[in-house]
Amino acid sequence: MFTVWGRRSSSNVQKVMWALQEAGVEYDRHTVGGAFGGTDTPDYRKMNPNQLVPVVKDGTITIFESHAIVRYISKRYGRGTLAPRGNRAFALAEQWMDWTASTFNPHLNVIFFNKVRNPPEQYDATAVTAAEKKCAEVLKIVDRGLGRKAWLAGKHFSHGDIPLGILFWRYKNLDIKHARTKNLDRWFEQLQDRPAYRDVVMVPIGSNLEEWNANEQMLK
Ligand SMILES: N[C@@H](CCC(=O)N[C@@H](CS)C(=O)NCC(=O)O)C(=O)O
Repeated sequence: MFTVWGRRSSSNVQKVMWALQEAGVEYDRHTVGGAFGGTDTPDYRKMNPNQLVPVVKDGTITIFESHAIVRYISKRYGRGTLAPRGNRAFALAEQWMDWTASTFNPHLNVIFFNKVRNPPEQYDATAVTAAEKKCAEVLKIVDRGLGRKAWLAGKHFSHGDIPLGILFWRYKNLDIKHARTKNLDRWFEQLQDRPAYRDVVMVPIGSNLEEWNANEQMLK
């Protein structure tokens, strides 16, 4: 049985759950991390010395790092569902996954932590305004990239859509000034037709720490 360790509120755990559901892989999940703890035991450290979520086990294979896990699921189980079809699609999927982590996520995180994850007294309005601008600027890049294709890797949905799909849900649910992103909005609508996206990703994130904590407990 494929086993996942991680709380549902975590974007990195969501990447793995979403990939598994798209590929039709059954899995068990243990709720650990955040308020649930459980990542500082010797057994957990053996699986993931970073003491972070997610970590997965598939038979004798143990993997941490959400993008590595998503790529593994895609390669092993995702033919016809998650795996990019052909070399160009493969390259684009990898490109947008890495771009999401290196170029969009750091700016989004500034907003997300200030607005939702940190106590209100730590709020840094200047940093949030600057990050809003940066998000708008970099989202234009991917918006242009989606101008002539349905999905990030081309004609078909692939694992390349997963990281941005999760972070874009968060972005759209934050109370900020959003960039105008016509192509991304169309792509986002397509995502919302996917049952696995609705089930795993379209969950409430809350608009402050108190709501976040309540949602974390509710989602488990
Ligand atoms: N690069 C790692 C980052 C993992 C990570 O930072 N996970 C966060 C949750 S999104 C975490 O474990 N936070 C502490 C916790 O939940 O206890 C990955 O992509 O898997």
